[in-house]
Amino acid sequence: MSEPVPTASTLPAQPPADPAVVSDETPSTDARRIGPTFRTSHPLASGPVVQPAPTVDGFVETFLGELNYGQGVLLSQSTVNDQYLALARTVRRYLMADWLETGARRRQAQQKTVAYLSAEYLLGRQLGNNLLATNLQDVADAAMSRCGIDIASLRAQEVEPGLGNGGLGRLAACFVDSLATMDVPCIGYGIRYEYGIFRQTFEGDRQVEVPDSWLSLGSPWEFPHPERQVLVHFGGRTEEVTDENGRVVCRWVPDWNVVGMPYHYMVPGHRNGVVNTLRLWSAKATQAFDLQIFNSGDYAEAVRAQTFAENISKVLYPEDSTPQGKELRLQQQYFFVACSLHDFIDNTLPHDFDLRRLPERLVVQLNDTHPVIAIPELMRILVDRKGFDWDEAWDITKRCFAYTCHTLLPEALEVWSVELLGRLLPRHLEIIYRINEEFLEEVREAFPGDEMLVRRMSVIAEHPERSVRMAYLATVAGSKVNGVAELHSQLLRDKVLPDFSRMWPDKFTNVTNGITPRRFVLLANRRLSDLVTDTIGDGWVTDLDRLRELEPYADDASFRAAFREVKQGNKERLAALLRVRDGLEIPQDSMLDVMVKRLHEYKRQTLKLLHIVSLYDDVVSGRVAAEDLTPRTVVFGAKAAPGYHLAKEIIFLVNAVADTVNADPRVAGRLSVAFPANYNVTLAEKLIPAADLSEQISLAGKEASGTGNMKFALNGALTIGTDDGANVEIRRLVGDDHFFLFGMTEPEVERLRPGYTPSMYYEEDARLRSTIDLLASGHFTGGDRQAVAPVIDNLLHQDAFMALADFRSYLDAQERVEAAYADPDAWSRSAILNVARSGFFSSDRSMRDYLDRIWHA
Ligand code: 26V
Repeated sequence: MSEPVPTASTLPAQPPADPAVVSDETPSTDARRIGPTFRTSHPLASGPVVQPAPTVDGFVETFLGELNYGQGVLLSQSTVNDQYLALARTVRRYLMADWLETGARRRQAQQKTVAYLSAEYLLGRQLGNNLLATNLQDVADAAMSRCGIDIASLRAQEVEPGLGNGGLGRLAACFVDSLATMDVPCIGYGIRYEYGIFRQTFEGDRQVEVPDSWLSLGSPWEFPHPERQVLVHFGGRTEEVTDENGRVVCRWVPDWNVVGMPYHYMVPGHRNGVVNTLRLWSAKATQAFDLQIFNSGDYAEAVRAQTFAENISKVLYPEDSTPQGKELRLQQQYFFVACSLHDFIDNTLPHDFDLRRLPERLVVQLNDTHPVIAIPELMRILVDRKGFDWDEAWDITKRCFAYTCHTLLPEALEVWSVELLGRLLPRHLEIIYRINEEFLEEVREAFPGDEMLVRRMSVIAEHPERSVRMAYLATVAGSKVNGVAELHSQLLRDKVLPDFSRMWPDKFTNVTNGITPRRFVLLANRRLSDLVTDTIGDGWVTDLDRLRELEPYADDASFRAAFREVKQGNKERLAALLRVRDGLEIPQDSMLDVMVKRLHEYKRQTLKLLHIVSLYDDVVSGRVAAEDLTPRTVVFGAKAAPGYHLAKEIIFLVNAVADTVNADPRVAGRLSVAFPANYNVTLAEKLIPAADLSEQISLAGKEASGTGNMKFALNGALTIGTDDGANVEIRRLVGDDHFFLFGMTEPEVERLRPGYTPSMYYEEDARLRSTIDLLASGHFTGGDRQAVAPVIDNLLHQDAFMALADFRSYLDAQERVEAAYADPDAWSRSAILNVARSGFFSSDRSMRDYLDRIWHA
């Protein structure tokens, strides 16, 4: 006899509704709050209700069901947004059973889990990726066309969650994709910013930032979990109290709280039945907080308090190199870190878990210094809340953390003033002081009599103001410290943390970055993917080294022709997009030369600009006949931090040069410049597959790795680049003949640095002089010399990133590019070899390296 299906009245009683806030003071054994809320032997309760195998009919039915019952509209009345939301909810249904199963399997297996802590995740659009992961693309296409809907317009409707600034955030998104594809237990923790990276617009060629309200049209990919809310404390003071065992313990008496509300996002592996979780925290006011004020009768004050709390996750800081020591940023950091550790320790581990074994179950990877406050937070949890003695807690903590550094710029290394830290997190400051005290004792023992060394290595800096060096704290506490490309890791050891690497040589390691081939090849470049799969099968998608099997085809004329057709098709697709998106015209028969990345002086967009102006100058001055120029279209994409004035001047100048060059008949059909606004993941997916030439021209020793460089190489663009970041490894793998190297090496840069005089290059190089004179003349700014002065003056009198010193070498390399491009067969051969030899740059490989060298999971 089958059991009756439970109805509402036969269901076991649910636990009473509670404030749904798990606070620090809540005993961790309170298992009511998570896990199954009822137990029944009914078979329907033990596993997910499985979505029937996908058929076009089934998909149509689910889609219409979502439209009618989820959106509450008829197909005939529905908007594109209704249809997009219904389609997204349909796709997520097909992922749901795998998600529930993965979660259940993970709870059962109790394996070591990677908690990836990152303040940023630059995810890109979800619909396409999830259709790809579930292999539902064809079914969805057919189902939508049966409903009379153009699926492309629904894809275009999705606003990408831009919860990151650039490389660091996109890397985190690639890593969680790879971990799911490799079936590694991982929870990505971060912040659900209400406003992601600003939308860039241009007004009069200048950048104007518009808030990115990515949630406003609905967010079908997220699942709020109010039952897993966490209370986070701030401010107040500490006091010593005697506990029930007569021990003197420290107690934090905070003076305000906020609630962290988790939103879960699916992270599907590639067609492997695995769906991991990304858990992003949103800040809310506490009820208690509100109530108190409401009861006092001050309604307006209560609402203000709510705004205050919710400010914490309101907006992503759009700076990506110069930390400003903003209080709200520290609040954001502590907020998401406290929520995440609490979530793992109290809500994810079994409630009887013996925390002495924590390092067997948890490894916390710190994505740069932004989450480093997690170190004193774990110490506080263990010592103040769980009753561990200091030494044991420290031993556990050290084995749980590892730290990735993503920069070499001294100004990007985060420090927090002791005044601010002490005001916001008084207990954490005490803990940091004690960690530092004991660490410095260790230094004194290892290197007796060297007080200068002790001062240099101290986690607490004394000048210009007393502050905590977060990178040092991470290095002291982390079991491993890694850089993100070979050169970067070496410079990190030798230049950024030399004393630490002397003390603990084995702590330092390298993991070269990678990118997910699912999004950046399979999804972004369907044409190339089909060609590759037709040639060597589809194993490359999850084993990118297999692209090597393409090498012999570089010598096959028909393969090269097919490869060129792929590129051409991608260029046409890009041209069509830029026409409607930006009103830009891209000529079809020209070299597509692309520089897309954040705008920063060290990345040297100005060097690219000087190159464009010099080509233009050659023609307008009559030195070179227009017919002798290699037809070239330069595409820029770059956002500047809103407060980075020089970067914004550079954007203005690029736009001004583009306007002039594009309007000048003397170079028509030979040289054009396009600067589509608002470069983001969505645009990258269209731009990169169309590129012929990838610009990776940072000053050697400044770009930690770069990941755009990898995306271009894997999509068959050739790189013109300096010996910097992962360019070094790209060149080594693809071969010198298939990479255009130029510029000083890092040691050469350091040798030139003392007494560097940029104006000398101006004086001595006639071509550079003519280029700069033309720019400075106001030719590109309607005669306004003032408008170009900030950039020109900086180049001539400061040029901190030595664009002028590398100018000549860059131009020579560009001439080699032109010579190579003149031979289409040789060029495509090189491009194919770039694809075939870049499998190393899969983020799957990066993840294997983290697993082997750091996580041992
Ligand atoms: C710093 C700051 C400072 C405070 C304001 C917010 C903020 C946000 C991010 C950062 C760190 C920037 C570091 C970064 O994005 N590094 C990039 O990381 C990429 C992934 O490893 C790497 O490919 C790039 O070379 C590196 O610049």
